[in-house]
Amino acid sequence: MIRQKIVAGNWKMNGSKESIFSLLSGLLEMGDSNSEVVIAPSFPYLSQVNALVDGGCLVLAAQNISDEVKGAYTGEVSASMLGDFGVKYVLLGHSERRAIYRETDSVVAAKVKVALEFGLTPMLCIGETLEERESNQTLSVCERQIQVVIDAVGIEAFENMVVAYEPVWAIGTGLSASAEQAQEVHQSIRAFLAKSSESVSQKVQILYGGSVKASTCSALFQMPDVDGALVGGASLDAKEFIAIVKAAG
Ligand code: G2H
Repeated sequence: MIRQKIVAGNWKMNGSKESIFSLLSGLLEMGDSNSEVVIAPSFPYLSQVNALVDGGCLVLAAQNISDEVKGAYTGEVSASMLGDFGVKYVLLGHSERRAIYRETDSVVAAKVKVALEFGLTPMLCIGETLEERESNQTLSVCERQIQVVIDAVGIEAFENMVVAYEPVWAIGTGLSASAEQAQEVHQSIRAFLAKSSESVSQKVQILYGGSVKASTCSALFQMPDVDGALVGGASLDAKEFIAIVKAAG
């Protein structure tokens, strides 16, 4: 099955009005691409970015949502609010949320459920720590993180989701997984999904994330089960990010 590639830039907690204007000006020169190109700014900049990219070649993502729908949850942002800013995707289960903000598998699953209810497409991030990889737990960790979500929303919901495999040891460290290491895990993730539904497993786009750079991403994009990339640091540089988008084809 041919799956469209997605190249998503996770800007994390970076940027200012001025730097985002300049980054976007560079990105908007990119022109059309066969891949879907997604950018995920911090919440305060969604409105600015939405106005600048409206109708253009860039698709908007948020980096998080509340697992609650509305009400007295000071400091939280709901899934329904994001619809007002043209947001299509939301990153959920990113390892920084899991590790720093103590988001458990069940909190991630609850967020996925709310996102789907309000028409957002979750990008479900999963991946193992270095310790887990070294003790041969890579697949069991990824499978556990996925199974909790299957239990919460059902396998069919994965038709409206994207999975991002992000080994924690490769995030922001400059230590990217090799194309072969990524393919091995992506193939296993697809095989795991196929146990619940073969057709869904073939449709789900599985992105790789973790120190993706223009200089190394071509090999990654040639792997049959790698359907794109979730890019952090390198997405803050327009030229570098555009080079990654071009490499995806
Ligand atoms: C992983 C990735 C983007 P980086 O967090 O989600 O960041 O490319 O900086 O490792």
